[in-house]
Amino acid sequence: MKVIPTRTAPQAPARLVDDFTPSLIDVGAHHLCPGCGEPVAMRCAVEAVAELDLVQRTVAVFGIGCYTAFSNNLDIEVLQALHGRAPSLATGVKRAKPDTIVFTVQGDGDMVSEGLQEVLHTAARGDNVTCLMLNNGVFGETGGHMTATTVLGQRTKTSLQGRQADRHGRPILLSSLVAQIDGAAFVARGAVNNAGNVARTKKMLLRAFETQRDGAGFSFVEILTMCPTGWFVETEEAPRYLDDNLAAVHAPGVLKDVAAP
Ligand SMILES: Cc1ncc(C[n+]2csc(CCOP(=O)(O)OP(=O)(O)O)c2C)c(N)n1
Ligand code: SF4
Ligand SMILES: [Mg+2]
Repeated sequence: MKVIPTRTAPQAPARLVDDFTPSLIDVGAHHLCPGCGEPVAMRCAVEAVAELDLVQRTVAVFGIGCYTAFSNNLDIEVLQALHGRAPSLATGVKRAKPDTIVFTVQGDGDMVSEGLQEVLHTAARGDNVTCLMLNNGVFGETGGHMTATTVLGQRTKTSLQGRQADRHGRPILLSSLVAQIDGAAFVARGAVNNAGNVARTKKMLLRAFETQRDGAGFSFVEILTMCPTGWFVETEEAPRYLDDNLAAVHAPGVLKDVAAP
């Protein structure tokens, strides 16, 4: 078997065999790290919007994190919120223009550490918007610090010996919390660390946008994403690290679907 060395530059440069960039990502290049899960999650989200034929009605509201780079790449309307405040901005857009499909894109740092009340109140009001949380268990953009979703034992820049319950508190399992709120109609947690999980996450996103389109209430999808840079692990180790650490605590699955056929 021919083994391709990956520690030195290839002799022949990479060649684009086919362009799989979805139509709504109009600038394919981005500066996120190799092996980052956030571009995969973004791709699933915009593909779901396109497949449901909602493009012309859709507005995305971005929080602040590495994913914010995609606000420049998408061929849909995008608003930028202050840290943690995207659900309120989404609520405002929806109430001003009820025919609009509105979704937020936030990280665990933005949504759970910096703006937790926002998503809880939006769910409690039953606002007919969709909130997405890209959960990598760290403040990725600012260097891999602990967030409110970091799992016990996880090594971060601010918990070098691993997160300890007595010193740092315990992780907040946000999907489980949101699912308990009556106004939440659809709640799911997906992951993008292997092909099966990507396919399941895409189905969750389709269901969330259908829930909003049909006026059934608040929808929420948490997506576990790889952050090899912030986790200080090799890029190829990140998918397994996600399974062994994040997904072992933040278990993927559909938690609630009140409008299920
Ligand atoms: C009010 C405010 N505080 C702090 C920051 C710095 N900051 C920018 S991105 C970020 C981390 C975001 O983490 P997360 O939402 O988890 O996204 P990730 O980078 O992990 O994708 C922080 C703290 C900021 N921009 N504004
Ligand atoms: S720091 Fe983490 S979340 Fe940010 S681009 Fe790199 S891998 Fe992705
Ligand atoms: Mg994060």
